[in-house]
Amino acid sequence: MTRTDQKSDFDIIIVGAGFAGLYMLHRAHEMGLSARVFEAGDNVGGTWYWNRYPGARCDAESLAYSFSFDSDLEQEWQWTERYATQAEILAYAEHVADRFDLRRHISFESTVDGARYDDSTNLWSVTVDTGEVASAPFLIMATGCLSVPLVPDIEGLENYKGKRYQASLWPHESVDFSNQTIGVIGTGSSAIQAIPVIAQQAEHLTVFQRTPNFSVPAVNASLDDSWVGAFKKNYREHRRFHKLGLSSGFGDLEIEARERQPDAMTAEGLSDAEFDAMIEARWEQGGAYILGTIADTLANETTNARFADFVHRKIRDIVDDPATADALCPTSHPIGTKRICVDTDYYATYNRPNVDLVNLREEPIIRITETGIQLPKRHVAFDTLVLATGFDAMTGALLKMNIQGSNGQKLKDKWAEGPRTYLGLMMAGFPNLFTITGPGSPSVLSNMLVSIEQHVDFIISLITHMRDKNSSRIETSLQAEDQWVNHVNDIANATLFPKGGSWYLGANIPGKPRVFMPYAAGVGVYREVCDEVAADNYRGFILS
Ligand code: N01
Repeated sequence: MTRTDQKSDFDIIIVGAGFAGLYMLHRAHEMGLSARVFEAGDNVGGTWYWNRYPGARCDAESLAYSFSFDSDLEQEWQWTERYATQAEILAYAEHVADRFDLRRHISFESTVDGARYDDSTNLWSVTVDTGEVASAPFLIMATGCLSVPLVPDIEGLENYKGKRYQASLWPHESVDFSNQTIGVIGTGSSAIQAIPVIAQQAEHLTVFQRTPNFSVPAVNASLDDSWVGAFKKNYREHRRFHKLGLSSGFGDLEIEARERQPDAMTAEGLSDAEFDAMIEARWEQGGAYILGTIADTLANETTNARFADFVHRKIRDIVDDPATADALCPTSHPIGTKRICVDTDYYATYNRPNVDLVNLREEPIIRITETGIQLPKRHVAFDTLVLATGFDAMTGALLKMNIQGSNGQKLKDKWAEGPRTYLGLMMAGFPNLFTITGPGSPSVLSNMLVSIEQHVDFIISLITHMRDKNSSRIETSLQAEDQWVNHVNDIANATLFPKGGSWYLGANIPGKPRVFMPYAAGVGVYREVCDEVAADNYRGFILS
């Protein structure tokens, strides 16, 4: 590989070797660019490398949550279940790295701690915790949206003497819970997957819940070979549908591939029986796509409340103890405004004699002790504490690094009031730096593989455009950024998302500015916007 810019070590530096970093690296090589990836872990896989907690699997269907850029890859790789396990997805990431000969361009166990842009040379200089310093004209952040674990600030945590695990930093060796008493803090997607599995092994499990979440059945199953064969015959059409036809980019694979999802019906005029029957059908099929059943669920409070009521009734049907069922019914946020969870036997797990739920709204944690958790009137002891307490989402990984753009401007100053980007791809004042699935793009509201491929392809086409124009510097203007941020806010404000109090808004991190970070108009609309921008001579991007 030859370097196009002899003043620098590489043409492109990529931070992170998850799916975004791997695909970026592959496309850079195809273009003849020299690229280096710096990755904190000792292997590829990103989120699927770190999140090894029991029960971890994807909540997007495996045939949709996979790369589409290479038809031999998609035809040859065999997924075994409707929702792939963490181990299977990690094996897929490793296969991609080997198949496209990517590993030798990745520096593992190398955490980027700073990056600085030099206006005089138009180069980024990146510092790594190994002591290495590397330079390149382009810096691509493939750092993931949920990659900085949140360790809760609970008094006494450091005094706990039992075994302690963080869901998102799970050890590589298997953890045996048999004959153990366990405490789990958190009831988000990670906990909701882990709790049923831990409960089957442990002597006793106590779940400490601050806010209940809505969860729907996964209805996971082994994939049938003949069904997969038929699906794969139409893979191109299915992929097109995921990219353009669905707002989230993933959904029910039984749906025939079409150009556009037909407009789902709104709830207006539907009787309660009709409304319930429609949602019941989706509940039985399983999966997060249930939220797409009624078109105005995320925009109309009445529809949303009817939907929430349906799930409350399901919870009360499944959970035997009425007080536990009550505590499990979410009432403080509209359904779907916090990421909906997808589970296998989550609610039924509370019928097990070895599982207890502590409702922290009624019994708040006073402190963590050496042996358990002190509540106002009782102490709950356990051998092992599992923290499934989430992440500093979307901005956490970027702000952890000391990033300095043009004229030494610091990203943490620029984003002091919340993230600001153009298209979720670039920040004004930070030339030649791109964020893959950054804030302001559909990112966490979408099938990440769909969004990653679209962003990487867009970045590659921008770099090609620069080459054609003989340009070495690209940036966005404050005006383009302001307009995009206003548009992202307008779209969010037309939905119920801002009422969710979720990590989408930064609400899980004390002191983090409350800004709705993802772009909520859907992957199809977003792709059309990006295509229009490209067709309009890359409107909003300035080449020099
Ligand atoms: O994290 P979360 P997660 N005291 O932030 C609680 C993706 N994901 O890792 O809501 C007590 O959702 C907190 O309580 P509250 C997916 O996008 C995908 O579970 O703040 N409790 C909450 O219950 C998901 O949305 C998959 O009141 C405390 C929990 O910890 C995202 O990752 C699987 C606390 C954190 O829930 C994050 O999910 C897993 C405290 N001090 C994750 N601090 C799949 O693809 C926090 N909590 C299936």
